[in-house]
Amino acid sequence: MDTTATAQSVTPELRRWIIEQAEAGCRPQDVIQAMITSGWREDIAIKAMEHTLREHLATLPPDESDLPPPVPVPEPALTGAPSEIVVEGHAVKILTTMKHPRVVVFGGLLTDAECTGLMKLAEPRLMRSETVDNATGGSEINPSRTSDGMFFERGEHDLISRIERRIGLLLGWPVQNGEGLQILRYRPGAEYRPHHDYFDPVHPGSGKILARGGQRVGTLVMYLNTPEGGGATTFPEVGLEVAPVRGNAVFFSYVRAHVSTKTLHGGAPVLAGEKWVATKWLREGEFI
Ligand code: PD2
Ligand code: ZN
Repeated sequence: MDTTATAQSVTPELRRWIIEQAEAGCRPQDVIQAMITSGWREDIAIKAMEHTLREHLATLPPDESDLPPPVPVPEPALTGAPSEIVVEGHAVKILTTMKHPRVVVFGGLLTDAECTGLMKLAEPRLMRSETVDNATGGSEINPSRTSDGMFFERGEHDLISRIERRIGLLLGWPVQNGEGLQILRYRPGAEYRPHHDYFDPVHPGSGKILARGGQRVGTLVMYLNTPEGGGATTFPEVGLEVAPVRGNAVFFSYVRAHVSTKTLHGGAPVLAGEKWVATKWLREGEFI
């Protein structure tokens, strides 16, 4: 029995009735029995009830008491909804903010010269990007991520230090808690399919990664150029798309390593030209 057929055979009235029974504390077997009495085949009734309740549960806000406790996360000083934040004389525009998921889009975080400087320093060191191998905590080539990339050491260059200091002040988060800046170049067709940036603690390889500064709690993706087409950073669970514009950046944070943060995000395929970004991932503690 495929779920499409099940979904189609559940009328809105039946859906409402199944949910009402569950909310009233009726036993599942009694609900199934009632469906059988009204002409349903038992196996189809079970599937239909499961499908209906699973779909309904996904629409409910998560019960915080079932989740791991929230941890402190980076957060720009946005009280009073300012239109810009000045960091060491550099004005950063606040273009868009969203509460859940916590997303902030910045304008003019990097200057044109800084964007060009990062691309120039990175280009000779670019290699095909990899993703975390969940089994070992190492990394592997993965078709879900088809960019080229490289990592700078923290403070490796004056330009890197200046940008890291600006990020630290903007987000109120210690520079030492940041991973080294990552540069990515996406060629036409390249993408980064939707994923979470935190490490799922259930994976065997996560222990090794978490030993270097704890969980990731925030991500800042800075756009180093404006692609000719495509390449938005997307948050598919909330229908948000951030257009890549040179110097702008998108920041998002996650108070726990859990899907309830709604921080599933991806880099949409580049349709024309190249897309270059610099990503700064922020950890709970000092990244070593
Ligand atoms: O390049 C992007 O838009 C993007 C999208 C999703 C980058 C990352 N994730 C990342 O570097 O984590
Ligand atoms: Zn990401």
